[in-house]
Amino acid sequence: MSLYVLTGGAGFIGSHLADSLLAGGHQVRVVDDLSTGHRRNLDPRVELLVGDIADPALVGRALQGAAGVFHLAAIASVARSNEDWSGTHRVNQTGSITVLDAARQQGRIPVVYASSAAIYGDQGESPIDEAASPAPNTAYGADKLGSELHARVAFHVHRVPTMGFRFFNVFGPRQDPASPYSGVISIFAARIAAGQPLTLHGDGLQTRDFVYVEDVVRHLRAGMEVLHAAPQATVLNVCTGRATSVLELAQALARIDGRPLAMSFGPSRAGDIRASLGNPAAASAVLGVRATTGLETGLAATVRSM
Ligand code: NAD
Ligand code: UD2
Repeated sequence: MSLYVLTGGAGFIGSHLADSLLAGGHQVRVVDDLSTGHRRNLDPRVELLVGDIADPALVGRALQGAAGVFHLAAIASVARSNEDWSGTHRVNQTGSITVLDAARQQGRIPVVYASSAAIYGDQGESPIDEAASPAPNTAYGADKLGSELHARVAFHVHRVPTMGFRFFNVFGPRQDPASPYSGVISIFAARIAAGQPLTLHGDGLQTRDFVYVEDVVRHLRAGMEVLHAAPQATVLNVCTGRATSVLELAQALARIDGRPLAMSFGPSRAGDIRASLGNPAAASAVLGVRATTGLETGLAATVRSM
């Protein structure tokens, strides 16, 4: 049994990871300011430290005795990163450096961290692999790319092992549908559950690579194992390699619901990416893990949880 620290562990992805680590017999300590995460997402066996990820004293204390850190805390809203540029930078990039620095000071604890497909920007329809040139077009994406660069420094200068995961569009139970910038699947599933019509921004033919949260958790855990076996600084996509349009998504949810689809088309969202599709080959080679949950299976589980 090992102690793992999860920053952002009270959030959507982090709370699923906490459940998986507990089920594996590990001890879990979460650092979270509960800004978008919730206590109710956490199993009572989890130790929760409520506070800010950019606070070096808190993070230093939290990492004591840890076998590894999963750094997931961030302000995950792109819209907020564009409105509150320096405020989100403090959390999304300084927060990452704070975690990496504490990992260095506590004896080079391995760090697995969340990056994002946002570092790629808009690159067209072919599957993107890790060798593509980063071109973020939001402050959020720029801070995720900056965090990757500092994670590289952590290893090459300070010998702290790091693995960054460029998540594509993650979905599943506990994803909060509350804001207009929440994940489209959480918004659509909540609206269908409430009997409300869906709004598709633009023609609905924009595509995304939707990856189920349990598959993401398997990548994160495999990443930690790889770092324990072979210290390195690596960055990998977390995706399925399958593109789904927003219209196809709405139709699949309606099939699960069993009622006719009620939807309308609104204006395109400013700066919306037309196509986003990842190549999962490198993650599969390095980790021996692939995203295997089919879209309909994952959607059905998400709808059941509403
Ligand atoms: P989430 O908002 O549910 O989780 C983020 C957690 O971080 C929350 O519990 C929040 O309370 C916490 N947090 C925010 N600011 C903090 C601070 N200053 N100090 C301490 N805790 C703080 O979002 P999520 O979808 O679970 O995202 C997890 C990670 O994955 C984030 O780094 C996000 O950027 C990244 N990511 C998510 C997706 C996706 O599709 N959900 C895609 C790409 C990247
Ligand atoms: C995702 C990430 C974001 C960032 C970005 C990188 C989520 C929640 N957001 O944004 O953090 O990493 O990728 O490029 O994963 N849509 C509708 N109707 C709705 C809501 C959304 O049509 O009611 C459309 C939206 O315009 C977009 C698509 O659905 O074309 C997906 O939207 P999203 O907000 O779930 O995710 P995305 O890819 O814009």
